[in-house]
Amino acid sequence: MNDIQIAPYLKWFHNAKFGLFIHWGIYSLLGRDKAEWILYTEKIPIPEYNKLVSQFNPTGFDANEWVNLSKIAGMKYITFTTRHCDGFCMFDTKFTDFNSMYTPAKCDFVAELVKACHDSDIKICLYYCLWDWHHPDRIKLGGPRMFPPFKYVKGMLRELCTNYGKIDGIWFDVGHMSNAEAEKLGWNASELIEMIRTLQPNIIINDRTGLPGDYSTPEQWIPEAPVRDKDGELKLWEACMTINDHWGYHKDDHNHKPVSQLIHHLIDVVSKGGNFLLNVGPMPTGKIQSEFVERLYGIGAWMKVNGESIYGTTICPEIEFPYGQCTRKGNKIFLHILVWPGSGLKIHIRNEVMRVYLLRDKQKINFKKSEDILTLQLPKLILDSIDTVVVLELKNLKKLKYAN
Ligand code: JFZ
Repeated sequence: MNDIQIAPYLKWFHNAKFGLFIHWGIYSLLGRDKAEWILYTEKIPIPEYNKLVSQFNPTGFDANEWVNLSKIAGMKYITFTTRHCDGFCMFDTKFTDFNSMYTPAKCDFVAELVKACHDSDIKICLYYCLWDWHHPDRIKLGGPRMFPPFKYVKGMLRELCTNYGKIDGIWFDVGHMSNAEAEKLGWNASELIEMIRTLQPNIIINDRTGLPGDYSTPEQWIPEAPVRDKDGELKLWEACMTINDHWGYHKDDHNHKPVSQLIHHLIDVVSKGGNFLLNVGPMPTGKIQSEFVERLYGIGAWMKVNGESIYGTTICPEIEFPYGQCTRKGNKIFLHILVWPGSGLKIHIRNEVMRVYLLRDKQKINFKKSEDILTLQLPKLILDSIDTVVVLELKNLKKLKYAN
């Protein structure tokens, strides 16, 4: 069987499937090309960039509003940028004054968001960038690869894993380095991870410290097939993606993916055993722009009807299904029909099929089974232009093997 073997602390993540990535910082005030990378890409002088701190006063920020929006979208967790590569900390830290308590808002945004998540049963993962383009003692390894002192990073991660109650994940960014570089930096990723797991025993950690981590993180792309290790064992993974072309807020980036495309990405990712982390970059007011809100509502409407075919499912490679993708949960196989096959749909499957029905309204679908060929009698006209989900309820999962 193609069921992934995962440790108990990872089960919530594997079942959740869908999360909200939030990239927000003082760079949102500039709202232009490269967004969160702007300090580096525009080589802004540090004293110039520091002026943004006194301008950052997001009076429209409401953590509960963000959390409610994630729930409306059908998301189960939020990953928030506590500190991006510009080094600005969206939380109260004793390691630098370059933090949100020194803005007119005088707000620990991490504390606000963590509390809102705890109050709403939404898991919270904290993004932490291991590069730093601002720290006075940063070591420059070439290009954007600048690292602050290891003890600075370790101290902040201790704060993030100590001061806010339960934290469900740490999403490291850009920590990859050679052993020689690590030695030169006095860098020890294993030491960081050991401290984090001691402070937060059930936390999940991604693969961007340079060590394997609990899951891999394809960024802006979806693997062709389920992710497996060298022994062929299925591995956890999470594809992160933007709605337009920017992680941080860009007021003139109108290249927004339509709802249908975002839902197809979600189905594609989940059918291959992954999670989908969809990003928003809030405006400097703290509000999320309407184009993003509309899309999250649209995905949520689809998830309200079809969520059973996503949450808690696993892959189903035994079924060859050229009209879309398959997911499976227990003895139910969910056929996501993205290309309408016309009235008759044939599927190779050995197992005894008990029932076939439309997920959205449980409408019975007539079928015939002769040996390994299941023929479904579908309506001639497509039922759902985005994705019609048909459920095959099997008698059992024995021999769930593709006939040929
Ligand atoms: C990283 C960030 O740089 C980006 O801003 C965003 O947070 C994304 C989710 O993660 O993406 C990268 C990481 C490394 C490189 C480029 C983009 N790199 O090494 O050139």
